[in-house]
Amino acid sequence: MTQNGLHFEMRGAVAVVRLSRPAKRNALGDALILALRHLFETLPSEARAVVLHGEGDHFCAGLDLSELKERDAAQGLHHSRMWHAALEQVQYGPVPVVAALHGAVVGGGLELASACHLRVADDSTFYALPEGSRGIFVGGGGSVRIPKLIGVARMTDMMLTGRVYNAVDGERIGLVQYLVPAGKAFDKAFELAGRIAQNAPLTNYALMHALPRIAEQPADQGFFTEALMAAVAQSAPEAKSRVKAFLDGKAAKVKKD
Ligand code: 1HE
Repeated sequence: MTQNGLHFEMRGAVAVVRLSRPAKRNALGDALILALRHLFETLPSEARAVVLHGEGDHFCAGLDLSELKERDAAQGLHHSRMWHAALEQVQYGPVPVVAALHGAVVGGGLELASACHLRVADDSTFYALPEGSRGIFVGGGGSVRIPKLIGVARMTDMMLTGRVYNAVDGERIGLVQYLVPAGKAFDKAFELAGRIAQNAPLTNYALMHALPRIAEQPADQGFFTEALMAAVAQSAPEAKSRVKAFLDGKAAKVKKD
């Protein structure tokens, strides 16, 4: 199904979401941002993981600049908050999201990618924050999420100087967790999503919702929150049956890659 520049399909337990405006390099207009929010709010209950990718030669060219009309301060505030609501739904939705990146991952496209839980890039990928040169600022949560990946200093450089990172350097500085040959990002992301889909749902939930919050807490509060989350997770019947399967010699051991 394709609507408002967004294509959606289920492949087994993995929901595949594709930005589908290749003629406009998957630029994110308001309709697409709202559609993204709606999609993540209404994912089918059988979805256990999501792969997010882009159609054509690029993942995403960021904000649709043709919609950047005269806005007063209040309208600008609400527009940014609309992006926040949509990308919050990606980050804190029901299941983990793996982004498959290629070509341009710029501006709001990088903000969207940084709201996902895993990022896989191929060799064609490049990253930039051209907001600086367009006379604007990030507005889709980038100033909160991107420094967590690469640090304030690197993000400042990207915006002050227009620095573009290539695929290899993007992985080196922590923008993505995986780098694969050109054309292979979707396959790798889908493979990872398939693995994630086999985890106990409560484990995935804890990783999405508890881990980032614990990481923001002072250590003594973090330890306490961790203990609560650990207690909840280990009490689930699925945790008990998985541990029993290992002790009975019926579950896979950890192996060297
Ligand atoms: C667009 C957009 C867009 C392309 N909004 N229409 N983002 C940017 O500043 C990045 C702007 N885009 C680019 O630098 C390049 O387009 C790309 C490097 C991504 C791709 O280059 P290329 O040569 O493959 O494509 P193109 O020829 O530049 O663009 C093809 C068409 O897409 C063309 O339209 P056409 O009608 O002339 O065919 C472009 O105008 C159109 N297009 N990118 C609108 N972004 C929440 S705040 C977030 C703030 C931001 O994201 S600011 C950063 C915006």
